[in-house]
Amino acid sequence: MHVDEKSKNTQLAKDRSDPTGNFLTTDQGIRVEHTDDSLKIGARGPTLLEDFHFREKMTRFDHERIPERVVHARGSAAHGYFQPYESQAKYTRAKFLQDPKKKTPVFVRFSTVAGSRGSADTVRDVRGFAVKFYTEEGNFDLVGNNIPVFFIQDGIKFPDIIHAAKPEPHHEMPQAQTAHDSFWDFVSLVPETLHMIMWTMSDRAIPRSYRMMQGFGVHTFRLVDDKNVARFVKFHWKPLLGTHSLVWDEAQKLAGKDPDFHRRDLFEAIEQGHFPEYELGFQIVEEADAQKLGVDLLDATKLVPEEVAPVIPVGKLTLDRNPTNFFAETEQVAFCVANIVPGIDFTDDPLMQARLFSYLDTQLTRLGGPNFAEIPINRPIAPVHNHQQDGFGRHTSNVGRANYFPNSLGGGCPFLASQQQGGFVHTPEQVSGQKLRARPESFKDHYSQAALFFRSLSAPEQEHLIDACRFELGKVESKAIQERVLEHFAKIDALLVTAVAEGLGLPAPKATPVNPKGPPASKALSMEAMKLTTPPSIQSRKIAVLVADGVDADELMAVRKELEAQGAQLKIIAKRLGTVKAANGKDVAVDKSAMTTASVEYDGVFIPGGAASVATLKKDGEARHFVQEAYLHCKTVGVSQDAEDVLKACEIAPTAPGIVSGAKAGAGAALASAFAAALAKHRHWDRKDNDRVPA
Ligand code: HDE
Repeated sequence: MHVDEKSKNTQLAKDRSDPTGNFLTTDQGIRVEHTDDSLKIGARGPTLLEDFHFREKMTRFDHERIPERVVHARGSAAHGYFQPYESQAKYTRAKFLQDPKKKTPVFVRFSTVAGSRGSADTVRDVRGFAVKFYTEEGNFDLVGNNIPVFFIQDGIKFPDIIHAAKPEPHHEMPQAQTAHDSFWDFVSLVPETLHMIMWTMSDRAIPRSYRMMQGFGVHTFRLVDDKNVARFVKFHWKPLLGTHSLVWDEAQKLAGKDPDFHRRDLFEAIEQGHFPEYELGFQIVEEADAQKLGVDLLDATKLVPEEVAPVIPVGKLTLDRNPTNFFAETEQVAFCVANIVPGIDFTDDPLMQARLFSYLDTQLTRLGGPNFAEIPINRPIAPVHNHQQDGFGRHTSNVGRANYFPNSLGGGCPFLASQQQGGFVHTPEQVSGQKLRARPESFKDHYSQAALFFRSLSAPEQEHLIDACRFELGKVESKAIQERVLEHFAKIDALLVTAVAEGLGLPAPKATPVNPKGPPASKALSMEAMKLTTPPSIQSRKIAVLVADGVDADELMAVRKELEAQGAQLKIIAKRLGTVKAANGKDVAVDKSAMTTASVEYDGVFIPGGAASVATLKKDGEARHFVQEAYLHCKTVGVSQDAEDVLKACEIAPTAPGIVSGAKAGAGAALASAFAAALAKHRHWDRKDNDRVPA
């Protein structure tokens, strides 16, 4: 069957309802002539039960809400397509991975885990990265996260960790945070969580954008070729814009200033044609080599370092279309780890096996019965024929009387597919053993990869992680819990345990770190180290330009031209909306008033010259705060030569890292290029004095 990148959109189009040029009707298609008053006896009299339009309108409103997801309730999604670079036939027979010309439609939902549907985007949390591929062989869902490992090893503990992480049951606090006693109580008692804790306390848990974070399938899957040879695989997504984070102070402020920060960023980037792109990669391990790895591939709290098994680039995911309707698509989409196509298979990872049960099960409640695969966003493009029937909300009207297999009355249809005809054949596996509830010995080391992660980070990244632990544990009220966590940290790293203990005002237990078993450090774990291999780009980055009356508009235009040519977006910010009068007498349009925006919404700040504008800005507390806050968050700040006075008023040295001054860089395009080069570094962590600057 033919599937291209437009196939899903064409299918969805059949269910779209466009009111343009149409009459308002009831659900039964009856045209409505009045919808502002209910039907009454006299204008001040009683309302009539007969008012079918009122009753229908109110009933539908009363039933608009469905249960939110028990985890990953807050999310944002986009449509796009996946295209392999070349045939992957040597590893898998999955059809969507065979032809480099083939574009398979996808729907991707990003999410936080712990918060409610209305919680803020920038909280410290894991991010979901769930991809539904609508392939010609049926739907394949790769339901991953932005962190390559998980908190627990066996799915039976999932309700426990989620209960501990979510708001506490007696008072339903705190929202969307793990900085509370019950979460850390669980962590302190379950050391298998510690590797993932290192990741969630790192900057990975506060991404700059959904467009700038990695994705991981987490579990080990199998790829199966057409001769039924299976290999182990770990799936990776790498964002082409690089992997970048916020800083914690910024993330907290954003949660109030713009709780939709990531949702807005994704939506606006796609509307503006900055399509997010991610490269799919395979880490392949031959079954015969699995024992030599030093980690058990069935243990989802462990990763395979890229130095041990490199990530092979396989193809590219491009997100190029926003959903038409949030509820119909983003809210009703149902991902399921069990949705798999021939050529890909599961493993015995006990976390994965639990997920194979949980997703469809939870969706039966959330989506109101067993027919949710018929909701347009969930429907495969591949044809569906089987004997499943009835249930709430059934759409399909099955033809004929033979609703069982085998049958003769329906001519034996629908019939079975052999492997050659695309039938899914489970990979044969020899299994024997005793029936028991137990963990394998090979799952028992909980510290060495936590140490590998911590030691792979650059000094500023380690500092951020330590601060995050001081923050989270600092909010824990029980000293016993804090002490138990420190005992675990002592087994990870001496610097970690001493610095966190100091922050908590507790004695540090003696450090007895467990050394990593494989490489002592892995470059792929540090965002700073990765930056060295990602081509620098300022594509879609947001720059705040602070202006007042008297601004040098000619210079502003020259800088703007160059930065926009490199793909950045500039927003002109002034005290009030409307226009400011430039030094050359022209009006400059203002995009945002200082009152409605904040430095945390931008990647960098630029201050053009113009004596009167500079004189106003350096006296304006709001403008100074804007610049100082950006400095504190290690962002690039650029000033024209005659705007250096603003830096002085902000107590910022023009020679500090990431400060681009016209005095050195020149003017116009030269200044813009120097600013762009600094912005492409994302942040300047080497600013030693930034906490000296008030913000
Ligand atoms: Fe999930 N997870 N999970 N999870 N998960 C859900 O399914 C579950 C796990 C992930 O945007 C739920 O439809 C169990 C790992 C994402 O709609 C639920 C276990 C990973 C999403 C569920 C895990 C994930 C979910 C809630 C441990 C990364 C959001 C709503 C065995 C590989 C998908 C729903 C979306 C959602 C169960 C662990 C990723 C309850 C039992 C590991 C991205 O079924």
